[in-house]
Amino acid sequence: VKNKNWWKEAIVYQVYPRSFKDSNGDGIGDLKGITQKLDYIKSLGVDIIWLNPVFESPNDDNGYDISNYFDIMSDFGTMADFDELLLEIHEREMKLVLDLVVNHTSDEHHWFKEARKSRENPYYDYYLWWPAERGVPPERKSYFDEKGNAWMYNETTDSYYLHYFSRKQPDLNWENDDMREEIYTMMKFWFDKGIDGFRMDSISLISKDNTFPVIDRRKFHDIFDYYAKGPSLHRHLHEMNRKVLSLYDVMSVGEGSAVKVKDIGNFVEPARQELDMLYLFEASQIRNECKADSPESGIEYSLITLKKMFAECDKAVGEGWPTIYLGNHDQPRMVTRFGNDAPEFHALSSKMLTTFLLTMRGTPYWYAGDEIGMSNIKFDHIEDYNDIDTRNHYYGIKSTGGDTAKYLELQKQIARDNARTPFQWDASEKAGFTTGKPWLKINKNHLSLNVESEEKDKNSILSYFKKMVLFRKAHKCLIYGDFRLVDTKNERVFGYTRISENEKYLIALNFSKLPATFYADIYLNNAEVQLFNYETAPDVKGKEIGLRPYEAAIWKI
Ligand code: TEU
Ligand code: CA
Repeated sequence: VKNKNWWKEAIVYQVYPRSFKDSNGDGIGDLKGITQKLDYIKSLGVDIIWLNPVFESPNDDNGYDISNYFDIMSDFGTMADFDELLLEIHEREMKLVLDLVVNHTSDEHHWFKEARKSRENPYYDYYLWWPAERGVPPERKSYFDEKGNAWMYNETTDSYYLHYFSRKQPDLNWENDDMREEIYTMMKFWFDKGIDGFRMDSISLISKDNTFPVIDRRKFHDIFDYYAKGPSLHRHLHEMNRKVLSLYDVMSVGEGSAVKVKDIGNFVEPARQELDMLYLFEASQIRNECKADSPESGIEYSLITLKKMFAECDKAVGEGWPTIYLGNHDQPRMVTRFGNDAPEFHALSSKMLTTFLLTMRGTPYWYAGDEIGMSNIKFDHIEDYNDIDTRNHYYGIKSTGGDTAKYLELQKQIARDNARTPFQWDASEKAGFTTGKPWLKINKNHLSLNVESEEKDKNSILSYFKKMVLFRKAHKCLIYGDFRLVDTKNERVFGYTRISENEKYLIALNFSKLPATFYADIYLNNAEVQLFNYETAPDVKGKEIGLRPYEAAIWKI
């Protein structure tokens, strides 16, 4: 069945359902709301819609804690609403990808409700336990828990269950054959309904060594690196591919939590028959951890390291296929993080980043709202946050007498809720998102950054995005052509060529708030500038290109 590579030429548009469009005034985005806005999504020129989890959930982690895989979260609507949405997406010749969350379930899933009753319960073995008679369980950390401990004591079974995420997200035992079969049946249920693929949450973490050895912290400085090294990980992914994915014309993209660049090929090399694509957290880590090459440039991270990382990922996929993204529901807004959201640079740097995402080799994963330039909301108070990640860490710091003010300041840059504020449809009080009280505050910049006004302005961030999408689609070279860095050592400019048999493009992007000079490896006298984000094209002298702050341009050579 699987013969097409439609997902290679596609642009994925990620919708966070809670924040996209509220159809009934309860302040929460929903499926009917998304259906109402499909013409907008279609107008962008994107091909695939990826929805964050829409399944029944008590929402401890906004849907990433599923209590029933076969039904829709009541906040979001009904199965009938889902069927309608899927139909309407297909009518518009787009595709739908859902989130598959199978590293863990909710503690309110009936499997876990049974499991925790007794050690003899058939579902006990669907989860991972440490019997209390063996003493204190070996160190395992949790991403979300305020105490940082991934073990939670359960009285009735006198044992601890493992939860890499919150206490309400117990990890599944992938060594249990029945459990795996139930997951595969569930996947088929959705594929048989006609969905076009899955984005697989935390998929790199599903395999554990169930003997729970003490982790050698000299080898795994960051304990989370150990989590992506489960002994049966690739066996499970291969089995899932053979038993489910290969039977349908669908795409799969894994979230590669803690996966290292050199290991990508092990997931996506076609010969291995595991996943089609995988995305890593490298870019966001570089942004958080690397000192700038030239701090005065306004780039707060090493652009050289970022460039190398993208080049390495491009190679590491081997015969597989890369993914390209700069933001999602777990990351702050891309313009704040990788560009500059100060008024004078907001639009320019948004457009520059758009140029980047849509001229790279690989499938771009576009996060809804970036096309209108949505930026971090930068909350001042912990009460404004909804996210369990931010709140639990805050209260953890508070309980140990840590510096909560410093923590809050940092969250303005990195907190996940920055990317989860309601979508900005228009300049009205509730931004056209809801008629009620929005579940999360709306960014005040919706007065100028919104769909309605940007659709009317041919120079808007939105208009530039649409133009770039058309440009990518019109030139296969931008999808399949070889990727090569140019002027690699340039601290301010990300430059590269895309080369196919009969086409060649040069792309130069100034990531800095200062002017920069880019050294192309070829004379550009006969090159034809194709697209740029200022009113005029950049200044070219022989092999040198002078770039204004956040200037972006594409040449055909
Ligand atoms: O994220 C997995 C993950 O590895 C987390 O570390 C993630 O980076 C987190 O946002 C840290 O702040 C996935 C989902 O994308 C995320 O939204 C979920 O909360 C998480 O799994 C649990 O399902
Ligand atoms: Ca609603």
